[in-house]
Order: sequence, then C-alpha cells, then structure tokens
Amino acid sequence: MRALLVVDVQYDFLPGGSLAVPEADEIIPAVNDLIHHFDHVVFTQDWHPAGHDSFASSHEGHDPFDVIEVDYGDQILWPDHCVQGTRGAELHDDLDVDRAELIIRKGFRRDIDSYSAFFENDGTTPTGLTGYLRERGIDTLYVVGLALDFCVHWSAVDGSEQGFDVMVVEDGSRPIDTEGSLDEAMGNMESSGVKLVTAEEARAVAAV
Ligand code: VGL
Ligand code: ZN
Repeated sequence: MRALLVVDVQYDFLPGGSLAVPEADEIIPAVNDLIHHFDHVVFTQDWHPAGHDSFASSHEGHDPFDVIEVDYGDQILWPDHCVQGTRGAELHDDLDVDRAELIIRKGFRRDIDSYSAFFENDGTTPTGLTGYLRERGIDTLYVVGLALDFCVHWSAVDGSEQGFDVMVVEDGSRPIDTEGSLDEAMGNMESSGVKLVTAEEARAVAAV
C-alpha cells in the first residue's frame, strides 16, 4: 500500500518566507495533483518553539548558515523559521490539507533539530511515523516537498532504512543547496536505495 508524504510545504520555506527555498512555489500544483491521486496522504510540519537551538539568533556571534558542533554532530544554523503558531509555520493554503490522514510535527524539542519525518537529528528519537505506517500496512512512500536536500532527503533515507520502498518525486521538490548539500543529498539517497521519479510517474502509479 502506497502513501504520499508531503514534507514541510510551509510559508517560511516559500518565496517571501524567512528560509525561502528557491522556486518552491513552482511545486504547489504538482503536489496538489498528487495529493488528489493518492489514497493515503501524510504531511509533515516543521514546528519549532521560539528560540530553538537551530536558529542562528539563539547563538551570539553567529549568522544564518554558520555550522556549529552540537551533541549529535554538525548543526547548520538557520534563520528563525516555522515558529509554532506563526503564519510562516502554516502549511500552504493552496494545498488540500483536508486529505491528510496524519500531520507529523517535528523539531518541537528546543535542543534537537529534526529534518527527517522519522527521527530527530540525534538519529534515535523517533517521531512515531514508522509505527504508524507499519500499523496501517503502508510499505511504499512517495515523497514530495521542501527542502530536497534537507527534510525530504533525510525523510527518504530514514524511510528506506526503516524498510519502506521510497521514491522521491524530483519535480515535486526543490533544494536549498548550501555548501554542497544537494550533491551530498543525492549521493546519500542513491546509496540508501531511494529512487527518483517524476510527478507524472508517481501519478500514474497512484492511479493503479
Ligand atoms: C528544513 C532546514 C531547517 C526543511 C527544516 O524542511 O528542509 N530545513 N528546518
Ligand atoms: Zn527547521
């Protein structure tokens, strides 16, 4: 059984947002089309408390995109984004969120960032998504959303490692592409067995 995973399509990641992903608005029609074609749809929502440790503003003397060392390894410092309850944290109004069977919120612990829909960045704190999908009998995931080289990438890699068949819909996603992050993401996804498909291919499969 297949599900569509719609990752972090929130205003702060769209043009005009605080961590805008270039051309992110271009994916909205394709994402919505897939939302309407899949029988099962799960969303994720980046959901940080104000003053989150992943924000550059929480670290004196640091700027956005600086990298610092934390307990669980390197942490890129981001502009403040997706703060709980703000407009920037809302899922894009044009998305048919009514079709969501589950919305996973992540990054709500002040001291851990969470890119993946499955595990926080310490690599061990689960979000519960694996159990949810297994109990529902879902074994195949099509992943769209933002950003291709961060939350889409880590969700896809972790999903694959959790035993799901994972397809990333390349034209349903856009990267931030900072310091080689896109090349690294593409390499990691390939070596984890994640496949790349087009929205058209995903739509054809969903209709079967
Ligand atoms: C994301 C950076 C920080 C993402 C979330 O959704 O890809 N990137 N928080
Ligand atoms: Zn975030």
